[in-house]
Amino acid sequence: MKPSAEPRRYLVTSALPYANGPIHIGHLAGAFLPADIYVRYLRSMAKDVLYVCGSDEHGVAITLRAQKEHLTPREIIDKYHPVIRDSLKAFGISFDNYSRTSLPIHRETAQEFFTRFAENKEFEVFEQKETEQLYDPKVDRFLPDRYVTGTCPVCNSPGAYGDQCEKCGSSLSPTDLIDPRSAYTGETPVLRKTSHWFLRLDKMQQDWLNDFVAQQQDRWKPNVYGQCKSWLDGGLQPRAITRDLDWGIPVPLPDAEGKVLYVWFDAPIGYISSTKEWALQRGTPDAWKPYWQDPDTALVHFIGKDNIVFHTLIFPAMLHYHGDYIVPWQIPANEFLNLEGDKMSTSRNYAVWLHEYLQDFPGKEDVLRYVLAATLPETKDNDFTWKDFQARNNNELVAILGNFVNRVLTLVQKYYQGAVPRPVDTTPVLETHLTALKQELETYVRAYSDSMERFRFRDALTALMNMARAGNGYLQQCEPWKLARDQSGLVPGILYHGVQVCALLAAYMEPFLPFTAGRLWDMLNTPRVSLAELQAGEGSPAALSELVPAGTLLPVPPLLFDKIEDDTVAAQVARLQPPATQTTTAPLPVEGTRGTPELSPAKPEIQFPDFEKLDIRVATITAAERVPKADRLLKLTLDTGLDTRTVVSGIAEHYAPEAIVGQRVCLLANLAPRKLKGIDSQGMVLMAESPEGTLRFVVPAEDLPNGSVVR
Ligand code: B3M
Ligand code: ZN
Repeated sequence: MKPSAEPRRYLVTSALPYANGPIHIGHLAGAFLPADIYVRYLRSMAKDVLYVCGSDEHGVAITLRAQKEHLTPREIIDKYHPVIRDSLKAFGISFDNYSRTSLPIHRETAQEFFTRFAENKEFEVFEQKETEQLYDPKVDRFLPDRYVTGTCPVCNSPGAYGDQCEKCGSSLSPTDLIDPRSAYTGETPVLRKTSHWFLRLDKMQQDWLNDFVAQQQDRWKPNVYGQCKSWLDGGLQPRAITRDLDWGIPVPLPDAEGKVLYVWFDAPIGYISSTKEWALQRGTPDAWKPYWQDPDTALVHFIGKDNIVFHTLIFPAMLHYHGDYIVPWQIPANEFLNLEGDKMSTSRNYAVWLHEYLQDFPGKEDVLRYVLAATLPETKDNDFTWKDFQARNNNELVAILGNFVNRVLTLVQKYYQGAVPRPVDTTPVLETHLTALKQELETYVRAYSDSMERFRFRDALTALMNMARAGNGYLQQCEPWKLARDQSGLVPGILYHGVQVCALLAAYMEPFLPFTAGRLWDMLNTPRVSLAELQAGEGSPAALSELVPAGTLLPVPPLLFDKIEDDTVAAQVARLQPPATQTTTAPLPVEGTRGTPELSPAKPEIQFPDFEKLDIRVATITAAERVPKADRLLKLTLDTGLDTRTVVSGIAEHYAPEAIVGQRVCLLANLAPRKLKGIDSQGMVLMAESPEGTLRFVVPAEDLPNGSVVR
């Protein structure tokens, strides 16, 4: 996957996150952390590299969120853009620029792209067409992309969106859905004519994309190349790059009132406008050009797997047919990271949120960086669990890396008052241990660099930890603490080399653990040494040449990492919303006067047998208590007339447990039992919910015995 010739410079991007919610660890593992590791590695190798990103602020992801929060799209992006930017910065994601797509510089850049296509008739890859789109007459609006939900025509799952089925991953058009429903009203939409602009991907495929992709077979990761190939094998279709929506970049043509650019047309152009903004901010307005126009630049897009087609086919085609730009060199897409065995989801609030982690674990940015780097879904989906987080911290960071550094630096304090000793004596046996150490380090250094160049960051991290293991092994073999008892002249040499290994680790850990690396260099009282300097040094990279000179005075070392206790991770597990308690596809309120919540829309018709299946009974709450570590849940004991049973109910924010003992309720008694926070919940207490979200019990108007049937 290495280019035959070394690129002259690198432009690295991470997928622009939608400004519709905060960042979670799925985003980090997909697009941010691997990019940051790679960029920090390249910088340390003294490469010319620029790393840009920004918030994606257009499209239905934003407008849907605005409706949900009863805010305007502008208010939504202004709310989430700073949260995203600041949390990524605090996590050490080292962008050269983090921009946003609502800026004029982006609008101009994106509109110029569109105009270029509209004006350039030469390739015939652009056309305007009248099409039929789904439309909701009740609210007088077209229903682009996620404004329609329905049953997936491919896998038959309900709740598929108009642009994609999240169950099977198929990319869809709104008109493909079976039994489509408007997200505004829940009504069945109608077809109505509207005019849009299309990229002729079918033509682009024949004329250029087939060849372009064929050339990438040995360079792109198999999961990326494979997905791309299967799209091409299926034959690309013309794709609309405009939408009927009142939020987005206006189509820069006369007679295009109410039409905006499709978000997936403008968002990748955001990489270019972010680079332009970087150049302007540093007072060299043209400095962006070589990064986008010189074929000696390697353009690298880090993304998650749901973004593959846009980055491997559509954006390269846009760049190529525009004519002024280079095309991507590498697209190291990752698969998905799950959380405790379930899919993460912003809309269901099922995730580990970065801003919350940073609050809960101050000073432990690198622990999360480490655990995520070790579990990156590089070749297949992977799972994040809090148990694993704790285990990797305690058994790897503390027990291997921290332990090695701590042992060496503590002994230097103990025997030499912190002054790095100068080697005095040695023995043939000690020489053998030292030679073995150097050989091991060299092997791991090579594996590290090789893995980095091949975008195998987990393997590079393993190599780093193996360097620390080699250090521990060396200490174990030399046993300086035993020799010291005999006032031996052998100890200085052992500890001197131990200190050099610490410096080597500081240099190699920097891409993964930048905060720890900084602290370690301070503990070594030595200016940072880059990987380029290390590798240019005398002899081999791991020759342990004098990185920390003898005589350097080291401060009393603090611990590099500390243990994470059981109750800390238990609290995190308890805080996760159980994924089953949230519904995903409830219709959204009709957009009304902002700030006034609207009634939830009517649901589609059902038949009487559907209703008959429900066994609803009158019951009485006989006991109620809070569920530990779950803010929203109460554990209720119910007398149902038929039996006494336990039901977990999400009403803790509405009722105090002591206030509802004796309360009559209606219970959906034949709902399949589910486990919530480890408690078996047998049924569901019916609640009425107001538009503002207030919950109240539903009870018979006059008293009836427990077990009475509601029908
Ligand atoms: N905003 C989609 C996503 O977050 C998107 C990426 C744009 S990259 C140009 O999945
Ligand atoms: Zn599907």
